[in-house]
Amino acid sequence: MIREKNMKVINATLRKKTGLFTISYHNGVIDAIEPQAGLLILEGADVIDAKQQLLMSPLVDPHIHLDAVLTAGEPEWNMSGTLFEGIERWAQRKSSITFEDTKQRAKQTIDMLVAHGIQHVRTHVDITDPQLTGLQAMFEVKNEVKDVVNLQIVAFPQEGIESFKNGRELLEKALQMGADVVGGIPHFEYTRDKGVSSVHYLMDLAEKYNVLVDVHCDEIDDPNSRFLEVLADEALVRNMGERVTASHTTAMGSYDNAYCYKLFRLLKRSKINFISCPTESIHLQGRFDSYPKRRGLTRVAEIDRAGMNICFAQDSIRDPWYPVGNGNILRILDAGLHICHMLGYEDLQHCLDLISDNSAKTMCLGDQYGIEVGKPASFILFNAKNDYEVVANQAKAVLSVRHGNIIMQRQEDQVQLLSVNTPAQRDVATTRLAIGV
Ligand code: 17E
Ligand code: FE2
Repeated sequence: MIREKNMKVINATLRKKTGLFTISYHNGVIDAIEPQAGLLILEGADVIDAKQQLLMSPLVDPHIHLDAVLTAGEPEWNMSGTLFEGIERWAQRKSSITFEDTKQRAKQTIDMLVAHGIQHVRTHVDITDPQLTGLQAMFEVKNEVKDVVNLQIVAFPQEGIESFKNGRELLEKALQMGADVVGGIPHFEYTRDKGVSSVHYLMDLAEKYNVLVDVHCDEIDDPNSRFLEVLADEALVRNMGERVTASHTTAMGSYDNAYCYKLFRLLKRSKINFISCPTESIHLQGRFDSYPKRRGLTRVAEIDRAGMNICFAQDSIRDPWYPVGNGNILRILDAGLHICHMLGYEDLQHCLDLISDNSAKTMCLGDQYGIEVGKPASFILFNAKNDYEVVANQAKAVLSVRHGNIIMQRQEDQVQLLSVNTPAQRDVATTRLAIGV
């Protein structure tokens, strides 16, 4: 890892601002952000030339299951593609996980995330395991990767709080051991009453242990799965909304408009956050439909337009629920914008919010996040100039700096078009490719 003293990035484009900027930092903290009159030409070991490309806060993945990654097909593939078969296949694999195997897969995946400019990650870890092996492994991983990624750990009761033997005790134990966030899965509990009581119980634990809340909530196409209203009401009554997240809420894609209209009033007042995992949900949901076939996502655009906080996440990489994925959260953004009808002009102007600022708010990162004087010198550079270009060009993060240290550099693809005739034509064609046209 490269250590820094006084450093600056010149010729940087910043989101939602015009002109070019110089960002100076030392000892891992930003100490100046200055507008430039024009392009600067400077060289030296203490200078990074952004070449007019976009400099922004690191990307965030606020919802992934690092204990289950890279286990697809072990010991059997999820043949139906449903959430429920995924849970069964995972239960099979879970019986053979070890401390070392969990650590190795989680760390390998974190490398994939870091390679795509992610520096903040919230991982769920299944605690419906009497030995809590995955959780113990993840605590070690968190410590070992802390120079490259800030990892929040959710105690996630995959097989239920009320419907799994000693579910309540295991969840509390996980929090006593140091989990940062308490989770839940009310739509999977055996009865509606158990779903409701599981939400009350996990909210009690959140207050008792002063932890954040992130519930897998209504991840099903059943329009009668209505635990979101219970979670939002609990958050409102306890005045905890900004610390509470509802993940998935895919049933909302099946709610009727009259109910949703009423529900949105509560959701807004509660101030809770939302996470949608668009690639995961388009894959797992709609599985009991023939045609017409539901998309199985929550109402992302509507939640966003109502002024509530919503972000996107990967959820899985090559696990019993989802067989592909490579750590590139821009793939998720691209898919999400398509699936949610969010490729309109307005949405494209600020779509990176869905994988950066909004996600940071969900994770309650506060002063740890943002390009501002006094905040950590943690940022990424893209090979594009703005949100629209990042999506349109399928751009990638080419540099990632964390607390002043360069933790990732990517060489841009070199493509030559050999079908064109003269060297001059080749130059033109290659340049056009490089800028993505
Ligand atoms: N567990 C769950 O309940 N839902 C998911 N989408 C994943 C794990 C990935
Ligand atoms: Fe999940």
